Amino acid sequence: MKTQLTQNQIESYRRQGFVYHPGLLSASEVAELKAAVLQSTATMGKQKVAGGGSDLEEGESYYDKVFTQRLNLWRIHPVVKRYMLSPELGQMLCGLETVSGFRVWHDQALIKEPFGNPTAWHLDNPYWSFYSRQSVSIWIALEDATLANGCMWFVPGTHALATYENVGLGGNMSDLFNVYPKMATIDPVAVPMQAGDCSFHNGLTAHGAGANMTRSRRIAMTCAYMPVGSTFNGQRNILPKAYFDSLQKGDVLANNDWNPIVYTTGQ
Ligand SMILES: O=C(O)CCC(=O)C(=O)O
Ligand SMILES: [Fe+2]
Repeated sequence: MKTQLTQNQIESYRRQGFVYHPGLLSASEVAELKAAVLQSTATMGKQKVAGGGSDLEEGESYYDKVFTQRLNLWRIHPVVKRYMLSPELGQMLCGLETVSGFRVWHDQALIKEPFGNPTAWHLDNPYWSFYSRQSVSIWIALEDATLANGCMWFVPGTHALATYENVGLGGNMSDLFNVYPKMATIDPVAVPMQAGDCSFHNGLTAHGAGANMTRSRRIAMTCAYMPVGSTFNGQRNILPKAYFDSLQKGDVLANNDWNPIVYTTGQ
């Protein structure tokens, strides 16, 4: 795994709220991670969240046809865990966001199936159980992601415009811009990738993806990271019910079983 970023990439991430990082994984690493992801999703069937705590299941809704979405694969597959919770990756993220440590929030396999719906413009962090201007996600292409099959698009600089106000990830591509009209005045940037490339995006950067117009699957593995010390905001998201019920707003989210530390400088 190529976990060195250039100073240019770091500056670009901070300015734009996302950065493209070609060649994160070698061809053999892509093969290893892709096999682990596909094994995990096969094991899960229609169940959306692995490893307990949620009974969310895939149905036939518009959203269920945006992608095959399966979460927390790291809890059931050691290879996924080795990649997504890798300390070198965590250290790299600390360099992007200047925080002293990250916990995993959740990972997600996002497979845009042939002819899958587009992914509406959205922000990630407002859905989660903590609010932070320094949350970050990695999006790894495990097959080439192209303009034709639904590669990622980002709206540069929107991490600085966003609050935690949320919109549902429904059918309308543009609903986010009703809440944040200024974001609609900025040109979005497409980030096509070869398998093994990745991008990083801040949890408040507006992003989306086109439809998959091809007969092949767009296979991506992603993971969201929470700065150490982040506190509970009252939203359940995918927290297990018993844990959720035990939390008060303002509690530090520090459950080492559910959100283990990926990397910390220990300060
Ligand atoms: O893969 C997609 O289409 C969307 C991915 C996304 O929203 C994310 O990684 O936060
Ligand atoms: Fe997202």
